[in-house]
Amino acid sequence: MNDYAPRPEHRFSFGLWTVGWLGVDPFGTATRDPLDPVHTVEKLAELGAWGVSFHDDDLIPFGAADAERASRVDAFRKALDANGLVVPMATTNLFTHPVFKEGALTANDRDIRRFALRKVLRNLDLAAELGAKTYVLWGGREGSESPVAKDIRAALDRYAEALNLLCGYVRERGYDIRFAIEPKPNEPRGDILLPTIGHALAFINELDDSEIVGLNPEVGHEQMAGLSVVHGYAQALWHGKLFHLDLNGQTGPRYDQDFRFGNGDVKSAFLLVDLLEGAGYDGARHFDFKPARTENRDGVWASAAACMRNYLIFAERARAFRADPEVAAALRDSRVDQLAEPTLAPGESLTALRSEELDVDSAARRGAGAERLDQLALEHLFGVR
Ligand code: GLT
Ligand code: MN
Ligand code: MN
Repeated sequence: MNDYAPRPEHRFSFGLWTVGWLGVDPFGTATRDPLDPVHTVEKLAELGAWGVSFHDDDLIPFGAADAERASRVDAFRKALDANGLVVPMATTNLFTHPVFKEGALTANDRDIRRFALRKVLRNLDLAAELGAKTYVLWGGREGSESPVAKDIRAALDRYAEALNLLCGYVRERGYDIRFAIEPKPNEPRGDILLPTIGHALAFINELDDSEIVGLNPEVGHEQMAGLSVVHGYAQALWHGKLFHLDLNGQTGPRYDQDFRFGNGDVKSAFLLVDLLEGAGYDGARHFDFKPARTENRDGVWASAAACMRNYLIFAERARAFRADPEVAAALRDSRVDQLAEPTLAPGESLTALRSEELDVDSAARRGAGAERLDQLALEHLFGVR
């Protein structure tokens, strides 16, 4: 019997800002007190997590003096060592301070762009020091409420310039770090640059050093854009660009709900885990969620534990689904295996193809068997098979 107990080998990680979210929203003030990062590390280790990620400002208050910075980093590092937690990913807060209200790496104001770049460089050094292998860039403020006030093509030039400079810096310093762009369609800006997985992939192809730039897709962000999470993540995998990911929950296109993983669109969550496990994804299973504002501390830790437990339940259900002989037969009936076969046989010519004939009436009468397969998937998810 599976106990669904998270362990470090499952590679579960959480951002300091997730369990540390105070519950502030546009209509209400904080419902919880701040968490000390040292305590967060202890609790996450106790719950069975493997890693913790952070923004510079989650660890070191914006503008802190050097001595305070050093003592906070030191305490964090000691807590990581004492509790056996790693830092798989780090990122920069380029969105909270009012200086970034019009953008950071793509702000119209050149001084602000230069400041933003310095902020990233500084935290990249810390990320490398703490052993992070992925550096996320979420451009929450890179965008506009009116495209009249933002030259989008120039903004993309500046975004690419920043990425090229950052890649050059990582290479020059010899850091073992890759960048992961996190797409999001809107919120906090009316429209954010690189709004979806597809936009970000196309952008990456235009960079000088696209090899070390990939994606950090977030479940809810694709759903905010009304897109299929499974299709999006599968395409990121196909491009070899799924460097990292943000798991959470969302119910359709509306504000960014950041539910705990499993709440929201359960079927997509299950099929995403099936995809990741089936593809042998070996990166962090990183949760970027906001414990509901209704909860106290106990509720925060309960929801963090539930994210990991739900992942393990989905993974176990996905294994059972894949091992079911009836599913194997249904997959064959759906000709899912045929799709892996090249359309033209090796050495076969187009002339040979053109001389072949298909009985289109009989082919058109074949059913796809997708409904039966989908129902089998649901029944495994429901736990009735
Ligand atoms: C912020 C955002 C997330 C990003 C984080 C990385 S911060 O909470 O909502 O989706 O992943 O900067
Ligand atoms: Mn989100
Ligand atoms: Mn995220």
